[in-house]
Amino acid sequence: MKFNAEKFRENLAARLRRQYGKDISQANEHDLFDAVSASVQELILPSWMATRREYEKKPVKQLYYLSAEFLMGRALSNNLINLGIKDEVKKVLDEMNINFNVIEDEEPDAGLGNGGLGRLAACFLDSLATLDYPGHGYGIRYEYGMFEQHIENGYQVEYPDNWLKHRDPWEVKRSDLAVTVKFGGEIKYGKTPDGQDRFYLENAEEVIATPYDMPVVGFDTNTVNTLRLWQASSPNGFDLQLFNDMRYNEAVFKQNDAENITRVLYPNDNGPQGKTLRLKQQYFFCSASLQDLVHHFVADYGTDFAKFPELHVIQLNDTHPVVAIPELMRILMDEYSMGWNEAWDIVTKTFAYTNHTILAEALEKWDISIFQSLLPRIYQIVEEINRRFLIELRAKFPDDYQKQNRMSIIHDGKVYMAWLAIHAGFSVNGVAALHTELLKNVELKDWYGLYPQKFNNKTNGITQRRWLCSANPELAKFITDRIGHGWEKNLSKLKELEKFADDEKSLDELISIKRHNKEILVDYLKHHQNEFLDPDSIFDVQVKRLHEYKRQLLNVLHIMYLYNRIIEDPTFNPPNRTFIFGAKAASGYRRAKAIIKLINTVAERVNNDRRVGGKLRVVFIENYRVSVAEKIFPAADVSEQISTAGKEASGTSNMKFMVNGALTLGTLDGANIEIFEEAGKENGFPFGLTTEEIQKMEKEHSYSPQQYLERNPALAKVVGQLIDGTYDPSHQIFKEIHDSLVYGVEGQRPDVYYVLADFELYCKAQEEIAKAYTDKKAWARKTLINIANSGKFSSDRTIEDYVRDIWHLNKVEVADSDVK
Ligand code: 26Q
Repeated sequence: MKFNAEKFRENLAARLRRQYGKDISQANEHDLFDAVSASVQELILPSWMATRREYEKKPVKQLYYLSAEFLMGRALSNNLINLGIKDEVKKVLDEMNINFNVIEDEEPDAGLGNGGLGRLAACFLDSLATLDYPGHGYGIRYEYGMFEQHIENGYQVEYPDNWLKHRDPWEVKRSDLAVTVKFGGEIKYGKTPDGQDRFYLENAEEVIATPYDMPVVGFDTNTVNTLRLWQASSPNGFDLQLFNDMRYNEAVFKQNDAENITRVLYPNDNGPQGKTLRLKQQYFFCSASLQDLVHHFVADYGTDFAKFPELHVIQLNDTHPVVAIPELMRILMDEYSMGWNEAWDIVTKTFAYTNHTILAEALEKWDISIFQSLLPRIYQIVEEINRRFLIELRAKFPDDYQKQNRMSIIHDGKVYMAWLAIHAGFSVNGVAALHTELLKNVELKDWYGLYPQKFNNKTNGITQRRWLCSANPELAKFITDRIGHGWEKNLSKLKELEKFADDEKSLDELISIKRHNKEILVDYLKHHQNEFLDPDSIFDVQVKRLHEYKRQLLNVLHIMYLYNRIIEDPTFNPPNRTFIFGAKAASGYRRAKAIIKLINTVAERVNNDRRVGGKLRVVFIENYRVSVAEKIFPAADVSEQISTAGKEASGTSNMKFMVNGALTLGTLDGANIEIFEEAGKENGFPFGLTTEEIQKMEKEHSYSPQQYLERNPALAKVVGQLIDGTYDPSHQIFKEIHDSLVYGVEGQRPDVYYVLADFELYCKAQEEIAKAYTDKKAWARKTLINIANSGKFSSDRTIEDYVRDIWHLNKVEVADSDVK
């Protein structure tokens, strides 16, 4: 983009006057952030409008990515980089005595997601725009995003994330496009004014859905796509009659009820909880999005819906938006009088479904009672879909009643959302090679048998614009200095770096870049947590949601073991290590919260024991989120990816670490397998039981944690220390963790996630790391080879795979718009 510094400066000053009645010297940091962002937004608008015009005039097939979560993080720096004007804007601000880094830190994260699935959606939007594909996001404008985590006395305490406290400079409210979404009511059948027989709802609760659009700016292109987020409100405002009667609470009751739908993001990652409000959120944004699409279609093409699947493809981000399927059936039949078969034909050509998890407890199912009372007409449609499906199923497997029951979309009093998605969608994909194989052969075996042609793999990826260009500018420069530009849009070009693997100067520079990034993180932790870290120690990092299957517990047990060794043997002299954690636990997940307390308790002990010297430090980074992640990945030496084999669908932090030159300490799980394949096993630290070994033990019920405790006294010691008073004089706090490993609690098997079984192999791998790190050059060489082979893990590659196999989109180039 052509950038006019003079105009930008004037615009900024004028805006401060207009909006705040201040000049630059009077403006505070937040005013400045807001005014700068608004000025940048203004630069984006012409291309945004031009992009929309281009898509409309063609017309072209467009992708709609339906997701309950978009974990966008901050937009300012990213937008400037994608516009290609970051240095210029920084310069203008410098001249005005405004420190860019300070105002950048004023932007709250758009934390509208839990973790991997939400951040993946954000990376996909970036890649779609960058690659000139017409692809947009539809989601929910949560008033409160992912909670803010404080650590108090070692415990996680949650505070509301009021990210909209100030206005959001990136969003554009589109009141003109508001629609109505209906809940509850009774199903009626009758004549419309023009004499058609149709189903309709009577006495339904009506909620207004208002869209807020955010621009999604592509890198080095004029394409600006749209993320459209829906907000709920009441059509009636408040009840003035009740207000006049001084019944204030009742007066605003309806209004609050409606607004509550988009009030807050559910903070559960990989484990639903079957609450009515959550289903309300899902239907709310799916219904609004489909109404939006259909209204647009009808305005442009009339009611010849046969063209609909040629112009729309809808990707369902896990089962959360699957209710969109019966909603499109409803719209076509009840609002446009289409017959069942015709509507079904359109629906089954439109939807594709991505599965993000193998954990059985995370497969979404809704009690019929909840589903039917909230969405009576939608339930009726699901019943009819299922009735017709069961006829086909009986014809195919006439004697297998168990299979018929298992696969029924409605059974055991519940609606199975994944089953609905697989039956009605034309594509089902997993998010890493191993994950897709497990879906085909284990979790969704019945379905793979029925619809083998629908199944395909799409290994996840991450956008290098945010995770390299923006997060690690020094490494980005290192790369460009050696192989030139081009890798920003084609990450496989990084392969050319390999020829510097034995170049001393390059390795030295890589070491000093890592060192500097570690200093930046050290500085952050000094200011935000009063923690003082040693940048010469190994930064061994595990940042991700806290979940038992991700096995942060394995990491802590190893730290407890190292601590014991250091105390017991003063001659034990490993390289200095800093173990860094960042993790939020779902608010209701007791055991996950106990693990956070354990990490902090061990940290407190280890960090304050003089005998440890500098050998060991443990740090828990509070309130881990996208903007903090951007400081962590560039500073990491070791990437902890230690989930129980077969449990992590893909993982994406593993990829962010890799492009930033951390070495993977990982199990053969999810995308780790593909990372080791690309980088070479010798350039990482694979360890642990394989999926097959675990499956075998599971099948034969042959796993006995006791055996591992007996064989390994050092392990028995740390497990015992959970309850012997070493860390907790009450002996109570970590008892549940202890018992879950050793005996099994609440009817569970002991050590469900094979922590004790993998402990020894993990310790061995950690010893290898300690050894490898003593040779700085050899370590840097591995680092460089990892970076050089990280090309596969760009979300650009993932998007091209989706386009080729599922979406079938064409690129649309947007010409330079005249207005600047
Ligand atoms: C469902 C119902 C009710 C409330 C919450 C939920 C819910 C919300 C979020 C269920 C699951 C999630 C998130 C899942 C998730 O992030 N999965 C991760 O997806 C990544 C992207 O594909 C993978 O890399 C990770 O392996 C996978 O764990």
